[in-house]
Amino acid sequence: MSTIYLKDYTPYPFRITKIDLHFELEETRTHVTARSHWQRVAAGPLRLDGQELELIAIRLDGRVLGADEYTLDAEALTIAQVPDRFTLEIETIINPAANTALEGLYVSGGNFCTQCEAEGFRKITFFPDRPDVMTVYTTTLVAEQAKYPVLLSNGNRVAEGRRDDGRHYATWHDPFPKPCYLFALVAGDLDCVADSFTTLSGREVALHLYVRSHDRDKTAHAMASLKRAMAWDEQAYGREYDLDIYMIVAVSDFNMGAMENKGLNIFNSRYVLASPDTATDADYVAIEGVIGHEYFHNWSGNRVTCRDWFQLSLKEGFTVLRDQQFTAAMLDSAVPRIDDVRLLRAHQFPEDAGPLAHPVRPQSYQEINNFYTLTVYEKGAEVVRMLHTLLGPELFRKGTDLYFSRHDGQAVTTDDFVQAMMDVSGRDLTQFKRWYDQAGTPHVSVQRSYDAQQKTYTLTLRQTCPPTPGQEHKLPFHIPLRMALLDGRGIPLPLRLSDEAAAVGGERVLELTQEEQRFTFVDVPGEPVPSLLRGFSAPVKLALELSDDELAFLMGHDTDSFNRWEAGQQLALRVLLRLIETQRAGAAPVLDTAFSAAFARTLADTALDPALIAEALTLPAEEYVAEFMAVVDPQAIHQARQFLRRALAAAHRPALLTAYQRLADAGPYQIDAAAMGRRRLRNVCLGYLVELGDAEARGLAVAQLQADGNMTDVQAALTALVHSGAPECSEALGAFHARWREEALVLDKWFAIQATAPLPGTLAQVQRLVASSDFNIKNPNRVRSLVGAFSARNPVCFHAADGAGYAFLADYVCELNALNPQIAARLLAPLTQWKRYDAARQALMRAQLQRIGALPALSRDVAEVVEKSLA
Ligand code: B3K
Ligand code: ZN
Repeated sequence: MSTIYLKDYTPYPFRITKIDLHFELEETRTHVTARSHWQRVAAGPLRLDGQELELIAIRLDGRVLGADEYTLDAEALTIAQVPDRFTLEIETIINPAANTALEGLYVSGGNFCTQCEAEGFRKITFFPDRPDVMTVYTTTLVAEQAKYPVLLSNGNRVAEGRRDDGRHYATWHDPFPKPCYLFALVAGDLDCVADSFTTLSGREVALHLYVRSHDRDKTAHAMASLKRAMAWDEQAYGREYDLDIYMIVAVSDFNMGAMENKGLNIFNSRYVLASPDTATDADYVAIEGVIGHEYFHNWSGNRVTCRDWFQLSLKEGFTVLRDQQFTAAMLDSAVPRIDDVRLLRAHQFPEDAGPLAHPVRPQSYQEINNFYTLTVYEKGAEVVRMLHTLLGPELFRKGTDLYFSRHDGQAVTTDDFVQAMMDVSGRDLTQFKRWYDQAGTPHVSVQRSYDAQQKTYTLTLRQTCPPTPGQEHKLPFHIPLRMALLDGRGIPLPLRLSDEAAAVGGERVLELTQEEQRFTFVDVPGEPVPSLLRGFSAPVKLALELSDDELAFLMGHDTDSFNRWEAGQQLALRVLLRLIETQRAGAAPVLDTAFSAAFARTLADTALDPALIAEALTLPAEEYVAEFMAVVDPQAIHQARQFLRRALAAAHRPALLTAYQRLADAGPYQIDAAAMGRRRLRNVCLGYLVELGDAEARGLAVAQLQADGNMTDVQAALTALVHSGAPECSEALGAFHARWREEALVLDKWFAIQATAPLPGTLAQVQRLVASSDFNIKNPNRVRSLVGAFSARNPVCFHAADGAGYAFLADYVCELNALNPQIAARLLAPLTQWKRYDAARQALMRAQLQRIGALPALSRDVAEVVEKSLA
């Protein structure tokens, strides 16, 4: 298996001034003609990437090349001798209908569409498929008019017409030079929902959303989200849209969430379509986030792109931060930040501690598709967020302005991004850049001491970072630690360090740059309670020994909403870990009274935002608890969490019931932050109540289900019944299926609810479901909702001691290895974590990895994951 290294980067020896692409679209035989204009900029042969292409002809300056004038293998076409300037015309034939990998040109639901990032363009034509080769595209699509009335590509439509053989054509021109990964085309029978947006400078932009006609009534939220994203990017980052038209197409077979192709985004339909009866509040928020994310890429990714794929986080980390800021601004709440951190800690931290750990800017890869990871995306966003924290909002904005203007139209590196931040701030961020190059989650431990006589308070911070593959020893990181010291009433004290003349506010950012560093605050009247790492100001594990009482105090008083939530989570975590110990010792578990009292106070706090109460009442995820066990015991974690949920429900039944009833929607259904927060809290209460299993509690869920209101409430009620194994669940599932069997996205929920039920019969049920006619292994959403949900979101069942869960996952990885390697490699992730489990599970997991590794035609995607996880 060949490995690509960052250190081997060399610029491409040619420049392409423009390319004309011509597609004669046929499902099984699409004829592609690519005519391009070339200039040499350095010595070397002309090497073009190409895979699974049937080569028809190559013409150089109009002359057909003979077979002895080029070499062709499974990966590339090489022409040894070319002049310094020339035109090249290449004709190829491809088979979109047979393309189950969904990379390149493929057919979804009878329509043609493309996915080129990272390296799909080489499955369309021979071309230097790398992001630093940018050119201007003119694309003509020709297809049967009756079947494919809509013909789209990047940029503006410059010509269209009919031919007399029942086919028609459209030509699109994109004036912005772009890398081929941003190329896109769509041909199909789609409805267009049109709107427009007037930019800050007064230009009118047409907004077109293309969906199946059946889905026309589910586009309003996506369109409104797009307009909000366009306005927000103007105001927050000074970024205006640049073409006259912005198009989004929804397709149902898609490997990821969406794709930011220039002027023609292609979306997984689950991030476009929403109506109150089919989509949950979480779906609404995710749609707005993804629409924003792809839109923001127009600047962070498209106008300024990546030099090579090692720089992926340049566009992804930054754009994730941008979408996080957008969501936080739209909802105006701390909840999105809490959700970001939950995701990071439950999934990115384990990735960063496992065999596939890699830096935000990796040094090498075998298959780039394996590097669209939580580390590159979410940790990458944390890294840019830390720059924001260190520089402050004004300088950060100056930095992004400089970055965009300096590099507009270029393909650059993460170093260029940080350089812009250095140039506007005059700060040396050399050490900070280690965040891009060193993998692993740093640990920061804190010692505190108060000197009552001197009135000084000292924090001693120590950082370490565990070894990761290929990186035994780490150098200290530059860690911004946002903090405050709270007095007995919870009010932040003025903060003055011993070497400072005056106090600097009640909150400040300490910069930890050494392995160990001491910060002494003076004039501290009494021993404070520290509130550290506010807003989760760095992606680290913080070890600070607070007493249960201090945690309870912060839970009720911290002025930082995030830390207030965090204190509750730490307390809950402690309680859960103690319960696990109790179980181990064979003793009967008991409900921790202090925690129970804190739970009651939070539930009764009517001054607090219901959304934050809901977050506070939600116990840490089983995956996060696992982070604190030397050997992960999924059964013990589940039992402890389940015990705690039931005990809390039993202890606070009346209060939960009162809250549930009080929060019932009085007025019409709304999708604003306040209404979503109320639904969230109400459904958290319902979840606790149904856990008790009594007829009255189950009756609430059944009634909520039968009221058949919005999908948030329906899904919550169905989940509560199914996950608690209530006797009503099979009837409820049947009714849901009957009602929604024609709505793929809703049916995905039906599958996922069953696949995530933490019950003994779940695997057998999942096996029945994969055998049913509703299952389709070629549809990634369906695979994720069943196989993915079971193996990544149901730890207690997936890790069943007999290894049946592992074998089940491996069966599907093997099957998907041939059909869709990207999805296969992604599904595999839970097995790669084998080292965290006991010896028996380790052996079972390894056996499945070995079985997959022994497949005869192993894809590069799967091979890399298996090889690295067994290393
Ligand atoms: N840039 C795409 C991801 C492409 C993944 C290719 N395997 C979506 C996004 O991050 O916006
Ligand atoms: Zn992205």
